[in-house]
Amino acid sequence: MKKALITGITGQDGAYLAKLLLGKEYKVYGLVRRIVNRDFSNLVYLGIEKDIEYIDGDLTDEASLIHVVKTIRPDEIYHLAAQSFVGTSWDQPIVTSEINAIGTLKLLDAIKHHHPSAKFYHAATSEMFGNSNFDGIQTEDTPFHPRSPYAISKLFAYWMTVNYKESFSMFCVNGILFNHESPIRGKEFVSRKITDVVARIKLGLAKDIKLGNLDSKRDWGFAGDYVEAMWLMMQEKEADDYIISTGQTHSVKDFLDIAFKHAGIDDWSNYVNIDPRFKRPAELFTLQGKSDKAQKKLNWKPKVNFEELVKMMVDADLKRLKK
Ligand code: NAP
Ligand code: G4F
Repeated sequence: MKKALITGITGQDGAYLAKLLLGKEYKVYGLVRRIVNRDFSNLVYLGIEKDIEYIDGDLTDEASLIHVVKTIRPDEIYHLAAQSFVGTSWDQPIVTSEINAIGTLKLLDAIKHHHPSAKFYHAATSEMFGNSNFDGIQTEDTPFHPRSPYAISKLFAYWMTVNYKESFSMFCVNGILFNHESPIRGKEFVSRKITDVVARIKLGLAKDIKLGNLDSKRDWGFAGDYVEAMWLMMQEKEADDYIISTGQTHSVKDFLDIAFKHAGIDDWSNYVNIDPRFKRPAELFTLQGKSDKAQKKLNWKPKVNFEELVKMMVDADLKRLKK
């Protein structure tokens, strides 16, 4: 039986990936940090919270990472843990860097010294591109120009992942994933913030929603599809980096339009207020990724389209709130 270690098991992707790996008969270990109220609700939502072996550790604590790697000796390590919210990264740039950049380096170094044959996946991001794009679409060759402390921390971790592969012949891959969402997406992200409030408005539990830049465009896909790509990358003979995206881009306004209409509310503009607090010091205007390399080499493609994704999320929030 193959052993997989997932950092970030309690997050959106950690939960979907754990479900996928359990279905493939892996023994799944999840790294969990010590916080007052541990939240396993994503794993509960997917019905797998009892099928995982949890192990204590924190990305900022090197000794705990060494202990985890030495004790489990996993075949595959999916490193998903991060301070993942771009907005917070301007308010907490140091903790963001300590977790995302230095934390990744600590984990890579623990693997190098204690279990170098493990395959390593790093959760890189389209945020690393910033606003640079050729012909309006980002590829693996598009230059990076990170525009937030989050993106900069991820770019450091991206290059460390490449460097450990090139320097120590370790199997290290970067998945450069564009935005992906689901019914268990954190409520601070714009997609889930919208679907949660749409459901509340529909049920008479809220009156309006405060948002920032409605003209931002993102390449939004479904998390369940994207974790499959992570696994496929780790099954390759040679470690390589891949963009994972749908190739389509939509604005926050498009998201609002579908979400409100799906709940039977025609004009979203009656419910949306612009609040400067939700605008970013430096914005990424449009993200749109070309995942041709992954489609060709990994035989991966997204199954859920944008409209289906938005409707799935609204339906899930309506169901949850009705309960
Ligand atoms: P998420 O829901 O925010 O989950 C983040 C996870 O990291 C949580 O399990 C959290 O644990 C854990 N974590 C945070 N700090 C930690 C620390 N110091 N030590 C150990 N664990 C820690 O994120 P996600 O959406 O699943 O994304 C997964 C990864 O992909 C992240 O690295 C993110 O930056 C990256 N990414 C995401 C997207 C996207 O659109 N979702 C796109 C590109 C890249 P707690 O429960 O203890 O907080
Ligand atoms: O949903 P968001 O917060 O996601 P963002 O910043 O694109 O980051 C997500 O995707 C990245 C991949 O590209 C990941 F690396 C990262 O970890 C995270 O998962 O914001 C999307 C867009 C932004 O342009 C933002 O300015 O929506 C805009 N927006 C407008 N009003 C808002 C709001 N975003 C949030 N969170 N809240 C608002 O009220």
